[in-house]
Amino acid sequence: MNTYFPEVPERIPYEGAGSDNPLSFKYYDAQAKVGSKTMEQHLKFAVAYWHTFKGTGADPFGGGSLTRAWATATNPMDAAIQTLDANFEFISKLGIRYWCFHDRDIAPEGATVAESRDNLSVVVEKALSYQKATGVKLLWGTANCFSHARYTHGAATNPDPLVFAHAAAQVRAALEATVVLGGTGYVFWGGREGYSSLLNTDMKHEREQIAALLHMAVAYGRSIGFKGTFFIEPKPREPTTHQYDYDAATVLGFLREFDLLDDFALNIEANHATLAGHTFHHELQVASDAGKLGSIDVNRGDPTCGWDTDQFPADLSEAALAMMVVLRQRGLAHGGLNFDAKVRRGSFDSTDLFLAHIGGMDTFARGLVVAHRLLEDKVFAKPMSVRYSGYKRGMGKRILSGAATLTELEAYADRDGEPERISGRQEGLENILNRYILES
Ligand code: XUL
Ligand code: CO
Repeated sequence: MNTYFPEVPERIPYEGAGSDNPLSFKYYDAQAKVGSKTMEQHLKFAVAYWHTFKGTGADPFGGGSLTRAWATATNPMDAAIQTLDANFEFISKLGIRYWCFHDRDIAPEGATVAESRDNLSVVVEKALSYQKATGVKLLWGTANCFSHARYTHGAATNPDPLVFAHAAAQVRAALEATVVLGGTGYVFWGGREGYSSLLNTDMKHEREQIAALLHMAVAYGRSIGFKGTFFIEPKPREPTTHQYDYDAATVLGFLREFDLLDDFALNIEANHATLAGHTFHHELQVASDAGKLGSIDVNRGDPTCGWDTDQFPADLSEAALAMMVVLRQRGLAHGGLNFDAKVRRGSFDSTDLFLAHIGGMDTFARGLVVAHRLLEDKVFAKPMSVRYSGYKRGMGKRILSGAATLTELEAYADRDGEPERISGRQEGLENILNRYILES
């Protein structure tokens, strides 16, 4: 496997922070221990097939700009296999263990539902043999129910049940592919499951429709032996003006309302968090607090523009805060860290794909080490526990246990008078965070 990236060695080595070799890891040392686990065990990185192998660099102002040696064949199935070859060569050289795909990334849509299924099966067979040969695993699969014109008004939320049926057929086949390839997750990202105008949209009806599809997916997935977790990936807008899966809190409410909590968890994406007006850290914490942080799409947005730029992660502080949430909940059982990120239009050499992933992996390796130290030293846990200590005893305890009444609390406030004002020390804590980032 040395066809598409001949300029890259068989395996990207770990050379440490002193190395000048751009094609080496400076911080990601797969076998190095952080606490009781290796970096590789903590950081289940995955390559996102769609951006890395199908991305062209096109934007609203111009077509493709990326120079790629694969997918040169004119027959779409031959081109699909070339692309799969490139995926496994890339993953093996990088030393990543997982990959993620949409059905339509790996196999072309056919003229009929049956033809599409057959195309997918052929590629999945080939992918399975690659997985066996390389030890690479599938993190999660998903169905692209948003690109085709039939999904213009939504897939499961479409007013036409025949469109719903097409989406159902795709989900069924993508679930089967995920099971064959041993994926531990199956993602629903509701591209086009939203609306642009309430003048023609029955929001209540559409939310019931998507819940129906999710129940069918659970029933079918479990019936064919899928033991992993179903994930929903929140995003507030783009492509529709208002996506139903707006953010983590909205999705948790939806799962509760439609009795889907047992089988689902959340796949939190950094750039989707920022589009929703939240920080990445906030969305991870909301999901984790509910016991539902299942997987993460690691990337970042551009703070100066309001769309999903899907850049590679490079912010150490964000990575450290994210890894603190992950470590506190003792990892991502069925999930991992999927690089749902694309190189910039100007980064058109295929080597740039390696540089981008190396940077993302080093960023999270460093974030992991910093997070681990912060937790070991109880840097934030100690002041936090003091901050809420009033609720561990006396009236605070009565409030949380549900025993206290408004009347009793009025008497308490009246008797004890004005509370002492205590600084939140935010800037001081930020200084400590920076010190750990610089010194870990
Ligand atoms: C779109 C997005 C998707 C999902 C999978 O913004 O993030 O690629 O991750 O469908
Ligand atoms: Co994503």
